[in-house]
Amino acid sequence: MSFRGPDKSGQKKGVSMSGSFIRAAAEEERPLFDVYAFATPNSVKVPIALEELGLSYTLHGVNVRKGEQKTPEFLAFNPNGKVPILLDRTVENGPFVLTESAAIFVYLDVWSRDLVVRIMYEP
Ligand SMILES: N[C@@H](CCC(=O)N[C@@H](CS)C(=O)NCC(=O)O)C(=O)O
Repeated sequence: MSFRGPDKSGQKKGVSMSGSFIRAAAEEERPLFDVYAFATPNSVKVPIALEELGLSYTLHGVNVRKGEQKTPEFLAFNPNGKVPILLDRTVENGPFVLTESAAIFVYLDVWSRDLVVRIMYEP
Protein backbone atom coordinates (compact mmCIF):
# COMPACT_ATOMS: atom_id res chain seq x y z
CA MET A 1 0.00 0.00 0.00
CA SER A 2 1.36 3.39 -0.82
CA PHE A 3 0.00 6.87 -0.74
CA ARG A 4 1.06 10.44 -0.88
CA GLY A 5 1.46 12.56 2.22
CA PRO A 6 -0.39 15.84 2.59
CA ASP A 7 0.43 18.39 -0.08
CA LYS A 8 0.04 21.84 1.41
CA SER A 9 1.93 23.61 -1.36
CA GLY A 10 -0.85 23.51 -3.94
CA GLN A 11 1.64 22.10 -6.42
CA LYS A 12 0.53 19.78 -9.17
CA LYS A 13 0.53 16.20 -7.94
CA GLY A 14 2.22 13.38 -9.76
CA VAL A 15 4.91 10.81 -9.25
CA SER A 16 7.96 11.53 -11.28
CA MET A 17 11.45 10.37 -10.43
CA SER A 18 14.09 12.95 -11.05
CA GLY A 19 17.66 12.20 -12.05
CA SER A 20 18.64 15.82 -11.42
CA PHE A 21 17.22 15.70 -7.90
CA ILE A 22 19.26 12.60 -7.13
CA ARG A 23 22.44 14.20 -8.46
CA ALA A 24 21.77 17.38 -6.44
CA ALA A 25 21.06 15.38 -3.31
CA ALA A 26 24.31 13.47 -3.74
CA GLU A 27 26.32 16.66 -4.28
CA GLU A 28 24.77 18.36 -1.24
CA GLU A 29 24.97 15.14 0.78
CA ARG A 30 21.21 15.29 1.33
CA PRO A 31 19.67 11.92 2.25
CA LEU A 32 17.43 10.41 -0.43
CA PHE A 33 14.99 8.80 1.99
CA ASP A 34 13.48 9.17 5.45
CA VAL A 35 12.61 6.07 7.45
CA TYR A 36 10.23 6.16 10.40
CA ALA A 37 10.72 3.04 12.47
CA PHE A 38 10.85 1.35 15.87
CA ALA A 39 13.06 -1.47 17.17
CA THR A 40 11.04 -4.31 15.64
CA PRO A 41 11.92 -6.71 12.80
CA ASN A 42 9.38 -5.15 10.42
CA SER A 43 10.99 -1.76 11.01
CA VAL A 44 14.64 -2.68 11.21
CA LYS A 45 14.69 -4.54 7.91
CA VAL A 46 14.08 -1.27 6.06
CA PRO A 47 17.30 0.49 7.17
CA ILE A 48 19.11 -2.84 6.70
CA ALA A 49 17.94 -2.91 3.05
CA LEU A 50 18.97 0.72 2.53
CA GLU A 51 22.41 -0.02 3.99
CA GLU A 52 22.80 -3.05 1.73
CA LEU A 53 21.78 -1.00 -1.30
CA GLY A 54 24.09 1.86 -0.29
CA LEU A 55 21.27 4.42 -0.35
CA SER A 56 21.31 7.41 2.00
CA TYR A 57 18.55 7.95 4.52
CA THR A 58 17.63 9.65 7.77
CA LEU A 59 16.28 7.37 10.47
CA HIS A 60 13.51 8.71 12.72
CA GLY A 61 12.55 6.77 15.82
CA VAL A 62 8.82 6.26 16.45
CA ASN A 63 8.19 4.72 19.86
CA VAL A 64 5.09 2.58 19.33
CA ARG A 65 5.07 1.69 23.05
CA LYS A 66 4.45 5.36 23.80
CA GLY A 67 1.85 5.69 21.02
CA GLU A 68 3.93 7.99 18.83
CA GLN A 69 2.49 6.22 15.75
CA LYS A 70 -0.93 7.66 16.60
CA THR A 71 0.04 11.34 16.61
CA PRO A 72 -1.67 13.56 14.01
CA GLU A 73 1.71 14.23 12.38
CA PHE A 74 2.40 10.52 11.90
CA LEU A 75 -1.16 9.66 10.89
CA ALA A 76 -0.93 12.30 8.15
CA PHE A 77 1.62 9.99 6.52
CA ASN A 78 0.14 6.66 7.53
CA PRO A 79 -3.51 6.68 8.61
CA ASN A 80 -3.02 3.01 9.53
CA GLY A 81 -0.81 4.18 12.40
CA LYS A 82 1.98 1.64 11.93
CA VAL A 83 5.71 1.66 11.31
CA PRO A 84 7.76 1.33 9.19
CA ILE A 85 7.18 4.04 6.62
CA LEU A 86 9.54 5.25 3.92
CA LEU A 87 9.55 8.73 2.43
CA ASP A 88 11.14 9.01 -1.01
CA ARG A 89 12.48 12.53 -1.31
CA THR A 90 13.64 12.08 -4.90
CA VAL A 91 10.11 12.34 -6.28
CA GLU A 92 9.08 15.69 -7.72
CA ASN A 93 6.31 17.28 -5.66
CA GLY A 94 7.09 14.66 -3.05
CA PRO A 95 7.77 13.12 -0.73
CA PHE A 96 6.27 9.87 -1.93
CA VAL A 97 5.16 7.88 1.09
CA LEU A 98 5.21 4.11 1.35
CA THR A 99 3.93 1.86 4.09
CA GLU A 100 4.17 -1.92 4.64
CA SER A 101 7.67 -3.33 4.82
CA ALA A 102 7.15 -5.79 1.94
CA ALA A 103 5.88 -3.01 -0.35
CA ILE A 104 8.85 -0.87 0.69
CA PHE A 105 11.21 -3.71 -0.30
CA VAL A 106 9.63 -4.08 -3.74
CA TYR A 107 9.79 -0.31 -4.23
CA LEU A 108 13.47 -0.13 -3.23
CA ASP A 109 14.30 -3.03 -5.53
CA VAL A 110 12.76 -1.26 -8.54
CA TRP A 111 14.14 2.10 -7.44
CA SER A 112 17.73 0.88 -7.19
CA ARG A 113 17.54 -0.96 -10.55
CA ASP A 114 16.36 2.25 -12.24
CA LEU A 115 18.92 4.46 -10.49
CA VAL A 116 21.70 4.26 -13.06
CA VAL A 117 19.30 4.81 -15.96
CA ARG A 118 17.76 7.86 -14.30
CA ILE A 119 21.06 9.49 -13.40
CA MET A 120 22.57 8.91 -16.83
CA TYR A 121 19.65 9.71 -19.12
CA GLU A 122 17.28 12.08 -17.33
CA PRO A 123 17.73 15.84 -17.18
N1 LIG B 1 2.63 -5.76 7.83
C1 LIG B 1 3.20 -4.54 8.37
C2 LIG B 1 3.17 -4.61 9.89
C3 LIG B 1 3.43 -3.26 10.51
C4 LIG B 1 3.25 -3.33 12.01
O1 LIG B 1 2.45 -4.12 12.55
N2 LIG B 1 4.02 -2.49 12.73
C5 LIG B 1 3.97 -2.52 14.15
C6 LIG B 1 5.39 -2.59 14.71
S1 LIG B 1 6.21 -4.04 14.09
C7 LIG B 1 3.33 -1.25 14.65
O2 LIG B 1 3.54 -0.19 14.11
N3 LIG B 1 2.53 -1.37 15.71
C8 LIG B 1 1.90 -0.25 16.31
C9 LIG B 1 0.41 -0.35 16.33
O3 LIG B 1 -0.13 -1.28 15.71
O4 LIG B 1 -0.19 0.52 16.96
C10 LIG B 1 4.63 -4.36 7.84
O5 LIG B 1 5.29 -5.37 7.54
O6 LIG B 1 5.07 -3.22 7.70
